[in-house]
Amino acid sequence: MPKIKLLKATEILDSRGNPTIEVLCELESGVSGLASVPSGASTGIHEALELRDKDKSRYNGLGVLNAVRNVNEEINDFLKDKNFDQSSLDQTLIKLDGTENKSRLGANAILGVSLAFARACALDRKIELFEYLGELAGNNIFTLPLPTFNVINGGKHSDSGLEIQEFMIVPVGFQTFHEKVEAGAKIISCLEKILKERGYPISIGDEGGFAPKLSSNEEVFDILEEAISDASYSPEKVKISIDAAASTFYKDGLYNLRIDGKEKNLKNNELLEWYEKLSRRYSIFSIEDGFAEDDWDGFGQMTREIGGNIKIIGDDLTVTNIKRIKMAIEKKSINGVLIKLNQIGTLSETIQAILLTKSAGWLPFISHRSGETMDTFISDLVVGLSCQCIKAGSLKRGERVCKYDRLLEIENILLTRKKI
Ligand code: 2PG
Ligand code: MG
Repeated sequence: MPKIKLLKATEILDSRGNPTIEVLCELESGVSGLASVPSGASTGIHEALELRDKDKSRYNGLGVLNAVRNVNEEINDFLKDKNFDQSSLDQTLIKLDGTENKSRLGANAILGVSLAFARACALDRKIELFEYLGELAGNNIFTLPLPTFNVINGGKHSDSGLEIQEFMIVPVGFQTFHEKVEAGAKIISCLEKILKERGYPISIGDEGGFAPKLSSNEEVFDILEEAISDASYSPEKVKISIDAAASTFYKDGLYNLRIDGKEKNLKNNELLEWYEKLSRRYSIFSIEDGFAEDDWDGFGQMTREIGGNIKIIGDDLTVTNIKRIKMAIEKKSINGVLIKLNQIGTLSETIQAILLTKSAGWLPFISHRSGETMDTFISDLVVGLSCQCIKAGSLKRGERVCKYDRLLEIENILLTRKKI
């Protein structure tokens, strides 16, 4: 088991210009791994706690100097000169923190250490990170995922005024990852042309998708179908996914959003009717967070009604938390789970969440956050555990593209080894 020599954290900025943490983990062998932690905007209330300084004189209170200090002092002092494997490291971090939601040391501080250690271990062993992650999960069959490109940004990710947070294109009818990325790029350029021709600005939102002020959520579906067709693909070959992030438009038992351009306050069964209508009219691959984070009935009903054809994904509902995923399995609420490392705060717990999701026969869907860094850890995670889907935004911002680029690189590595 490798021995930790030094842990060193610094405050860097994420893609929104907000502070986040980067951690360097140096092993006794002299090898070191670096990792940084992303940050959400539509954050679920059940997520592990991201420690922010709340000192209004710096970065509007969003500084992470306390999390940095926790790594450099308490965590480093406790872990250095000791030997760990991934599981014992993560267990030690959880114990040292001592809280249910990692609020004492900060899930951002803990995750930074967990991921930097994983990178250092892979480098130390001279294996690819995805191979190291595969070993941790008992997997040695590596497959490339289906990418879902978030091409229209709404909700808390832009000022487009669209209540639905993410509209994604999903190239289901292609063989290789290279082909899927190429199809995505082609559709994005067709979409850009359509928006320009109709006089919409082609400015982009937090996840690299366009952020036009369209008249309704339904109009987005029409425009996406048009862009897919202009790129000469059929709706069977390229489907559409949404992340409604419905907690963001839920208040006092009602969902406040525009239906066909008109403002409505809907009960969960009325909102379900709208989703059903959409699913009859458009070629939909998945609906994520169609209901608010504790609306178990809404999710369950949707899974029963349309879950046979469509992937019903929990994100704020399940928050990569084993207890909540178990609840969802018992209640048969969904059939896919969004997986975000920083929702739970250690690599080992994330791997357990993926394995649990798979054991239910459900889809593990690996995800970035809306505030990202250039770290490509999730690309190795999705391949290392052979998960079926990834969402990492559109192809218009570097911190999104680098995730897809790493996947292209991994596909090349596997092809060279003739492993796929
Ligand atoms: C989501 C994520 C990522 P955020 O809701 O799925 O797209 O957004 O990181 O803002 O929570
Ligand atoms: Mg989501």
